[in-house]
Amino acid sequence: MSGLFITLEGPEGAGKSTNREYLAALLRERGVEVQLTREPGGTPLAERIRELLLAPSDEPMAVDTELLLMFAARAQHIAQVILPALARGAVVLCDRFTDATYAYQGGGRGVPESRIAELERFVQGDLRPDLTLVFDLPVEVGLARAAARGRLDRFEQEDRGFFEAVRQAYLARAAASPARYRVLDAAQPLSAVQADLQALLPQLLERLHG
Ligand code: Z5A
Repeated sequence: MSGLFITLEGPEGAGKSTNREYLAALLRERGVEVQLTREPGGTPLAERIRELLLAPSDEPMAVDTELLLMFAARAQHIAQVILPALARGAVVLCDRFTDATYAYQGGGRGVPESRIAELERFVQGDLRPDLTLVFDLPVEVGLARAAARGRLDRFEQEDRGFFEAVRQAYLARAAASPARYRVLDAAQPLSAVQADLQALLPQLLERLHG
């Protein structure tokens, strides 16, 4: 038996966490086992790596250090959480995954795509999401939502150009592989975003049981 691996992506403040909970509730109401998780993180060890990645620090983090820490956390997460959940037949709803590496380290920091692809093959083997939901919204709207929460983490302190590059990287990836991605308009009121998710539900259940 194998489950369904769904990732939620998008720039800052796009509503991934809020909508992940909503989608989980819809699936659970229909008797589906849902594994909620996130990256970087998802296991105690990977959450410790997350703290290193997000904490602002006087020592600048080298781009390759950041890249390798993302994949180190991912290796742990895949082994401990994602593969066991998929083997049980669960739907894994993961807040960010490797598309975030292509968007932030690739689009934002300028790491060549080929280097990310090499690490992706090494760490993930054949594992790729079955479906990726991209919550898209203008950078200033997302940054305003994130700022309303208070203290900014190491990524949130980047400038507007960085986040514009991140957004464009997500959109380019979605445009290149439309079968795997759904781009949702995350600037709409929450109720409208949730209606879009509800409309996706029949096809998710069909893929899970079909
Ligand atoms: N990162 C990376 O660089 N490389 C990688 O490979 C990976 C990650 C995996 C941590 O991610 C950081 O790691 C992230 C990228 C980097 N950069 N940063 N920062 P994270 O997912 O933990 O952090 P985040 O992107 O900052 O999440 P977030 O800001 O919490 O966004 P969100 O989960 O998408 O949004 P939310 O918490 O659901 O909603 C934010 C607020 O907006 C909240 O008050 C909601 O009530 C509100 N909201 C949500 N939707 C709406 C709508 N539709 N209308 C109005 N208000 C809304």
